[in-house]
Amino acid sequence: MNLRPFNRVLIANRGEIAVRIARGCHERGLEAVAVYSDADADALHVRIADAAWHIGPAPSSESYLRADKILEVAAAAGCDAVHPGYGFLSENAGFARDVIDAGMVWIGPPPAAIDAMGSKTAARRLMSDAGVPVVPGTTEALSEASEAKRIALEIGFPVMLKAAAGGGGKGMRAVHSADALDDALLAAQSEARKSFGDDAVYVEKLIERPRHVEIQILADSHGEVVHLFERDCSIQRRHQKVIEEAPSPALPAETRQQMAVAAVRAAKAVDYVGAGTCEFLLGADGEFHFLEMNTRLQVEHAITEMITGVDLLQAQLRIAAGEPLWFAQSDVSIHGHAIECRIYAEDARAGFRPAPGPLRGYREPSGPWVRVDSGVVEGMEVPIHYDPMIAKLVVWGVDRLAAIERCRRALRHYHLVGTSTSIPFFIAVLDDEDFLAGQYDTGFIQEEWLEGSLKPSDSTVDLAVVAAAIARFDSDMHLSRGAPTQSQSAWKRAHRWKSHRGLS
Ligand code: MV4
Repeated sequence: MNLRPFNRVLIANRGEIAVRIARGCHERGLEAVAVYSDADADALHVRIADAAWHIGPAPSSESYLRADKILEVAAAAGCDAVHPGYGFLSENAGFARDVIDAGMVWIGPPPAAIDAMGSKTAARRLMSDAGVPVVPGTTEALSEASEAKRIALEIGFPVMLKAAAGGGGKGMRAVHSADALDDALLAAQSEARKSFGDDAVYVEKLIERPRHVEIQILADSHGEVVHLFERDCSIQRRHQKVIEEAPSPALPAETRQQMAVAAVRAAKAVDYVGAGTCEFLLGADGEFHFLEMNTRLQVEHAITEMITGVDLLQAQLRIAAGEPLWFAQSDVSIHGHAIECRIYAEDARAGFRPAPGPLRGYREPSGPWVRVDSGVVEGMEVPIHYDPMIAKLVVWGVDRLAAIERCRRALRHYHLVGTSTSIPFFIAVLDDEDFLAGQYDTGFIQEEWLEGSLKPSDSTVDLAVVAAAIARFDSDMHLSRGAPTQSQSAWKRAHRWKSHRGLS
């Protein structure tokens, strides 16, 4: 790693994150160089950057994934650093090495740390040795079906078969009995081979109805590692996160502390440098298990910024320049509550079908504690070639209910003509009583939406449940130093919420 000050950053990405990176560069007096495909000639990231270089046709395999082309542009444009954003080449250790070998600063973790976390079995071994709780199971790939059966019987059904090279849910099979094991193993191996070119599969205990809770960490190149608390990303659809909140409504203070300690250990075990995230599964029994580490800045990083006041992009830039972290663990605490809605150009009522098209009318909500990170402008065509996420709506509130109320308001003030979006879906989620109570897990969308109960609610709401959730937040807030709280009791606020909604 050649960490040192730099002046001109190549942004190897598109959309809202490319805009976010350009803004962060400009705040530090750095120049930002954009790259773009045929489909992005009018995109916001191209307009906002100091220079923009065309890199190829619309398909990402011919543009944003062309490491060779991007390196060529970086050199030709006189860049001395590369920020990969998320997705595309961000967790490609080979690309990171090429950037470093070309004499530029890689604004990301050391390639060796990316590799260490890339193999799920190797990561499980490393984490287990470092005292980070992993899901019970094997740390070696299975060689044959009889071995799978022996181990499954040992840890007990149900189990989960996972691809060693995997992540993101591909090559994953839940198995509930020994009879189903052979078929599931063949299916998992075949899917793993197709997705990752590697059919190695291992076994874990199946954690039923888990929550997905992740800890943000920052590590500098001087050996300092801090955590910035958690995000709850349990509301997902087909392994795509949809809505995230920080802090988690399901995490007792003691578990939060243990999870944070585990995440810092995980980072230290791989000599991590930069911004990273440790994902955990939180079981219904309150136990948590390490799942994987994301070696990049994530989409949902902004909610952590909202509750901690730490600018994660600035942190990445400073760390990559070789600077030490400018604050200590004891300087950070959770202040209030933040929610992110990922605005997708899709039609929730038509099975969440992508709905690209021209943005004929577009106006973003604003106001205090409302942040919209987007990569689109009015009149732009939303390309079909990439992720359909067009913007992130991120709001902060002094407590969870205030954040929900602000989020609901901002969604209603989001004006978008020309394409369907997930906005009506979010409004329904924010009115869902299980969501309001903070009682949801990774099955939420499947159950609440696909089974039809997730509609703007006109039913009687269990005030006790809502009040208990609010009270839990308020008491957590008092534990964190200096956080202003609102004077109303949880019950009063729950009542206010209900009358606000005109519910019985
Ligand atoms: C699991 C699990 C239950 N038990 N592992 C899905 C994505 C991949 N990174 C890991 N995933 C899961 N692993 C065990 N042993 C349940 C999931 C899972 C999930 C995890 C996080 C967020 C959403 C999810 C949706 C379905 C399944």
